[in-house]
Amino acid sequence: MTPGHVSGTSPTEFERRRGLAEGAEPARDILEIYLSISWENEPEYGNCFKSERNTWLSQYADSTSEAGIMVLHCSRLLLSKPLQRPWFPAFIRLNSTTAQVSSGKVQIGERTYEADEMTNVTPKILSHLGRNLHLQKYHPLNHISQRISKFMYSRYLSPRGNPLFSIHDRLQPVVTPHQNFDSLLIPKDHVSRKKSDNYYINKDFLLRAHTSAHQSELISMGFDNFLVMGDVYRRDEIDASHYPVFHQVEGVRLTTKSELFGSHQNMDDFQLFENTERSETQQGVHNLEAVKLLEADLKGCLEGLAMTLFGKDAEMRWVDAYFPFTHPSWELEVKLNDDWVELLGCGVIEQEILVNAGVIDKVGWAFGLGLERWAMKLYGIPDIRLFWSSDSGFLSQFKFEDSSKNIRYKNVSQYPQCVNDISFWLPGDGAYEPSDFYDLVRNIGGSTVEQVTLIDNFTHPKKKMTSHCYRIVYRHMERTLTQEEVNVIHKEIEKTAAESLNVVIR
Ligand code: FA5
Ligand code: MG
Repeated sequence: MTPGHVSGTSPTEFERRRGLAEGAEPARDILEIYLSISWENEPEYGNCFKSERNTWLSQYADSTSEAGIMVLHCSRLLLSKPLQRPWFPAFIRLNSTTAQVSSGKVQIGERTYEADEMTNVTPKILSHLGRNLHLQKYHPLNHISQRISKFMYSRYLSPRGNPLFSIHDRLQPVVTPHQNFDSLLIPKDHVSRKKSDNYYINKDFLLRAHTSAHQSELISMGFDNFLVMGDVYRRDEIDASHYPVFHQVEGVRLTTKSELFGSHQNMDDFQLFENTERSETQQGVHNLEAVKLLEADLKGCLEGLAMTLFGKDAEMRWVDAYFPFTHPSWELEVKLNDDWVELLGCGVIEQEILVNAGVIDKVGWAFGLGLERWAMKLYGIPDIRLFWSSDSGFLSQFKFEDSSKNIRYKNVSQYPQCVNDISFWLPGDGAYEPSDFYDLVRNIGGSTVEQVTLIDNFTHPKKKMTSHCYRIVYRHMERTLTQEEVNVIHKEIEKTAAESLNVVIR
């Protein structure tokens, strides 16, 4: 995955690098080409390369930055017109299950890890690192995580009125087996450690399988109330509600005796700890009353959060659960299209974890929720894969500032988009109205047009002329549009705009 910048690579050169003789029929695997591009040049690249399916299937980047990575999936590259400038593949790889990490090493960021018999991360999985969907402005996962933070900030305040919870949303997903398992009392032979369930970098490191991996460390650093948000990795199935990379929010709250029991007159009547038998309802070291108060606070908090997001009428239920790191434990489920979907796991933190982290006078609770599941319920998003989409038909529906806004997601066509830009000088008489142009596009493009956005508005300082650039996203609801077909419509739009709106195409 080391970016090898190759300038001016031709498709033939490209195929040669893949070990294919010139003219040979390429294998039917999927090729992913990562082009390091600047957004300015995106339409140009988009028009110059076409895959077998004549389209860019996905592109992604932090839309706020100047440059990004565009991904082209194809099994054969064709050049549709001569390139104006050399292209720079940042890295190229075969997306097949046999893809291995190169020559016994795994490179993540600046760090190189020696592969060993435990290594099973694939380039495909590694490509999700650093995407940080939960931090991406306007992403539905970002909206939800902001709502969760806001809820927790307002629910738990210090006596002076300051929020108690701290938020840790940029912790590296590379963790040790100690963090992911041992610190959480997960037994050495527990199934959840298996290579078949996790992405190991080598025997000493893995991609965290849950945000609980950071619990013990943050507690020993002195944090009593915190949220951890981040990407987690599991060798899970892929279906509408499971994906090998998803996002979790972990919540931990530790309380002292006086915080838990409030300002009772006679504090000696209340205890956090007691030597009893471990049972279904409590750990051997806990006082039952303390456990019941923790349970009420924990469930009250999570029900409150769910009701704030989904409304008071959302159907929910608590189910008893088991986790090695909490006892007792529960899961919260919510009704989603007639099915019960698990939203989170939670429970009373095993006291041994707190003691190991140096905390002897507090008890606590923890929860871990899957952000995608919450977003699917909240916005009605039907498939977990959509979160990784860079398709503007998906993302533009979440482009609003106020994260507490409730919207329902409208399904967009599953067929790929074609994006073409149009730039023109406006007439000098000030008669031009963007809405006239939008109508014109609708008239000519009809239902092939999904979106038109003004992406640049510029006035030439000397010529005193104004230019507009619009991005037109074409997509058919029932079939794949070819670039040629779109070009014909686009040309017609240019021609008619020049004739009827008096603009000068640039
Ligand atoms: C855990 O990960 C525990 N660490 C949660 C926890 C934390 C329990 C603290 C107690 C105390 P679980 O594997 O059930 O538990 O995952 C938690 C949540 O993540 C699930 O409820 C679900 O919302 C989400 N989730 C799990 N697997 C997937 C997946 N493959 N795709 C999307 N979301 C998932
Ligand atoms: Mg679970």
